[in-house]
Amino acid sequence: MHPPVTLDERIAAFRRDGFVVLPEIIAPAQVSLLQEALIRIEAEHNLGYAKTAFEGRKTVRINNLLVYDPLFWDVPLQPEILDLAERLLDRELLLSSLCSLTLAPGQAAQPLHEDTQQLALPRPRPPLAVNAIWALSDFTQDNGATHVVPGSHLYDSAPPYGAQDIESVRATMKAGSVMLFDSALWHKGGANDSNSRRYALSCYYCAGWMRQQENLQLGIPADLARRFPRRLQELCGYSIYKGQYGHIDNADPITLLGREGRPTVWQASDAKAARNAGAPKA
Ligand SMILES: O=C(O)CCC(=O)C(=O)O
Repeated sequence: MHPPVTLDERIAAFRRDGFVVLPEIIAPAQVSLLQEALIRIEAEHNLGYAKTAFEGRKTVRINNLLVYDPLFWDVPLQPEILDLAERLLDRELLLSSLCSLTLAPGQAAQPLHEDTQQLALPRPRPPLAVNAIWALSDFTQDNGATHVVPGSHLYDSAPPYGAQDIESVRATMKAGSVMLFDSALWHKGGANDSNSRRYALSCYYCAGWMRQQENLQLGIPADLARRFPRRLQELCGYSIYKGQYGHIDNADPITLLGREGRPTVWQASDAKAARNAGAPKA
């Protein structure tokens, strides 16, 4: 079978398997720049390994990546990935978090989990969140390619956290490939038994009505957010979901960044009624 290529094929694969790989869609030059930026930021800010077993005691996770370098602004906006995420959630989705996942040699496999396991909601359910794992180096069996359990997003329970005896497949892929998966998919980062680091980004989108994993409105200084492209500002939460959720005293929060806001659902329905009242009778 050929790999899913069209948007519809990718959506179908995602809905069936809970994940889909977009092979080598990021240009090698962008991959190198992103990897170099991670190395530079880690050194400049003297960042070390994460402090918990889940995050990885031999893993460097740089959270809130948008504040470090405009290079990262293009990541959540990558058109093929954003299109797919918009089709799976909807056009008013949010960026939930953007962080790096740099697995150093010796990193053990992560505990098996799913990303919305904390939420007491029935399963199976429509996708609440979609994680896009960007491979910034080749993902191999040896260096920690993510384990996924195909179809498990449709199971009626979350995985037994950390279970070791559950069969999985490895998302091996070339640098520049991106794997999108449903947050409900059972998965875990692999062990890095190689001699080199596995570089990756996690660009995690969620439904527009859901609380974001990172608080991007408080975590990104407003003066910096003001410089983002409008779509990125909306993704970070400077937007109102369905014209209702997230307004500030009836205004779109994007007005705080000096942009024109969209109307609330209440303003829009009055405007529609006024248009209809003024329209000539048929
Ligand atoms: O590093 C990986 O391959 C997966 C990471 C992951 O699933 C997580 O941190 O939730």
